[in-house]
Amino acid sequence: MKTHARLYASFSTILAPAFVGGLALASAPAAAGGVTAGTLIQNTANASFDEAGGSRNVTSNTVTVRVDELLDVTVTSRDSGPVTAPPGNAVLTFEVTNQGNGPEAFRLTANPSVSGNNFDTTVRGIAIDSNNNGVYDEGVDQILTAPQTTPVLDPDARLTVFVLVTVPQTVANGQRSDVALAAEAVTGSGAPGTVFAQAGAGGGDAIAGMTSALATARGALTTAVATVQLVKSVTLRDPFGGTSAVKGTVATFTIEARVDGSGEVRNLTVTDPIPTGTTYAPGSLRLDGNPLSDAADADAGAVSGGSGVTVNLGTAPAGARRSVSFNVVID
Ligand SMILES: [Ca+2]
Ligand SMILES: [Ca+2]
Ligand SMILES: [Ca+2]
Repeated sequence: MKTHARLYASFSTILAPAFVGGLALASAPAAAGGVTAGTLIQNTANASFDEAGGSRNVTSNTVTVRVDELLDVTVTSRDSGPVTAPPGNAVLTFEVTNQGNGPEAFRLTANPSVSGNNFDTTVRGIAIDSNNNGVYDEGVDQILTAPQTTPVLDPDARLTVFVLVTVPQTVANGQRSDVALAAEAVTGSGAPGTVFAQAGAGGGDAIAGMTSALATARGALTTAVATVQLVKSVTLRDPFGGTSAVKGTVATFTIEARVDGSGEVRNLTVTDPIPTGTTYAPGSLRLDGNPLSDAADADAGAVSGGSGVTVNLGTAPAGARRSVSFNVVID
């Protein structure tokens, strides 16, 4: 038993310096991809023993291992769901994370032609979040030039990336389109374990990790398209209390503007010429039953002999129903 105890003691004496070597290693920052690439792991064994006349100490040679660089990357969509977008420009938000253990830049590719799309967007560019606020700021956030490549990211560093797309004018309401963003390590990608000799940080090898150093994520958008329909009707009141169309009959025209779909329309303007053979009845212009002055002034409506009735409804959301009416008298 005593022999065993001494044996254990000897082991711990031998292992202790090796563990000290391990502590030196632990001071190097450990990323998701492990110990930082280029770190030198050194190990020297030590033995002590008693000899006649005193204790002695011997050390082994030192073994040095340089940590290779693992290339790993992930891409995620940062949108909470499909982005609702009218025709025109839209932005999809992604995050690229360096999951490797060395500094690495990543080449970005946005593919708008994803299988299953109702329509495809046009990619206008890829931008990085230069002011780091999580949202795209036109003129502030840098639009990458080809080949679109991120700055060098430290291990574990994340970068917000924006894919700028254009939704074509021809889309219908509620259609969906996905855009795929791929990020590939500039050093290279390949099956896990693929070696790029001496291409790693600190002069070691770079090795494709479990992500193959290539990752893709999809962002989605759905279209919000508002449509406008005008429905016009007329009622007649003749001088005899009937509904015939004779000289002196008052014709009341009503134009209903119906906004459907989703989203909104802006600067919605309804115009209607005064029909030939009639004369506008001054002061008869109404919007949703409320009078508007004939003059071109602060209210939404105006009437002139040349251009007839004009009513500017401004921005109208989907579901809006606005009614414009006016009277004319048959000449
Ligand atoms: Ca690298
Ligand atoms: Ca920004
Ligand atoms: Ca007016």
